[in-house]
Amino acid sequence: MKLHERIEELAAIDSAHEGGGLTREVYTPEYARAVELVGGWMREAGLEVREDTVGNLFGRWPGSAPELPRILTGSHFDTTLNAGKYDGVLGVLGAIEAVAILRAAGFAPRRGIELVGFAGEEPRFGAGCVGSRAMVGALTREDLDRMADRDGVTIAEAMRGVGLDPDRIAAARIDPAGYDSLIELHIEQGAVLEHRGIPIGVVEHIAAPHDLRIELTGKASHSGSTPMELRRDELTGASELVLEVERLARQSPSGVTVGTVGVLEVSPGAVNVVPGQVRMDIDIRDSDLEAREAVIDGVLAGLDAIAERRGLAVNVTPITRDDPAACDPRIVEAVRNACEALGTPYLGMTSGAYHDSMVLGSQLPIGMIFVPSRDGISHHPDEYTAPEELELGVGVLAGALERLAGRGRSDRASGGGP
Ligand code: HGY
Ligand code: MN
Ligand code: MN
Repeated sequence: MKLHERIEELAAIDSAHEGGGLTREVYTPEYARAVELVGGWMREAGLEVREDTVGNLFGRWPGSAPELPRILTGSHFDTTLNAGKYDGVLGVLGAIEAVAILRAAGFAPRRGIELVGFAGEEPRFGAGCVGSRAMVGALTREDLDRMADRDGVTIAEAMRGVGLDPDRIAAARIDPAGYDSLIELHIEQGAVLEHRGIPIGVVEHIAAPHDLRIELTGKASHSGSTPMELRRDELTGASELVLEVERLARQSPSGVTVGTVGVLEVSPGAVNVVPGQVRMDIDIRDSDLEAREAVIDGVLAGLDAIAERRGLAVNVTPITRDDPAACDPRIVEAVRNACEALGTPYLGMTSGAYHDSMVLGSQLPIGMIFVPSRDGISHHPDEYTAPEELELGVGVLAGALERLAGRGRSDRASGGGP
């Protein structure tokens, strides 16, 4: 199995962002090198490789019934900042491995199987899933000029930087009738499987984010000569809101809503100046839409009360607002059957992280397979899954693909197949 050495080889393609972990953001020279490398591995596996107009990478294994909708399987291989080496990568390299396993067993698919490396799953530009949103028509040409990263680089500018033409985004849209389903292998990024001692997660729901950018503007002033009662200090106002996000998430009706303030920028950022402006990005997630929106409403009401009391000006900009996704019973059943055929225990679960499957789930039946993350760590250099757990996940994916694609005619003629 070439999976482990390839994970290491891909992990070496890193933009060495300060902080010590692995960073390979979409539409960077490093990411372009990764596309070349993964495309070569897809070709080695005998797949027909192409890249669409927004940088999604595809590798097709034609089926014996080309008129039937294909099975899509894959994930992403861009990373967030200071990340680990398994998030997304397992779903792409594991799918290549699963194809090799099936071919070696003499299996030939009836439905075609199409591998995909989705571009931009991580939120470099605020919202994630850039490539999959383009595939379902949920990203406009205007969005590519509007959405920008922490340095102000827009998606369109970043795309041009790696030779892609943002004006051709519409060509990336898929015809959902051409696909039977999407199945994605991924690390859990949480500690439930490890805690329960169960090696495979069968995902039933995917929680979705509602993210906001909040700018609080008051009055920067001298930290020494401005009496406390005359201040309009943004950071103290923002700090109250950060704690309000935590309180509301903890008290959410669903009991599983999560709330995070992952970005907090203070300006001008001098020790002797009372902050004049704060920018904070808030991420609220749940698979229960009503509970999530109740928390969002509470956060916005809290923001108004704090701004009123402290005399602060407020600007709220939506970043993303996605719908939670339910996995399709037929795909879930194929994964469960693959687990039972391998004799491995499995656990039905909800994904707290979002994935491209969440986006494609608006148009296709989806399913996901999880393998454990040690100590639940992800989006961090210490992200780790043991080799045997990775291999078991690939085996379950191969079994699910075999069930979903069905056996091709040539396979019956040869009498081959596992
Ligand atoms: O943020 C997420 O859930 C995903 O890992 N990008
Ligand atoms: Mn991630
Ligand atoms: Mn991921």
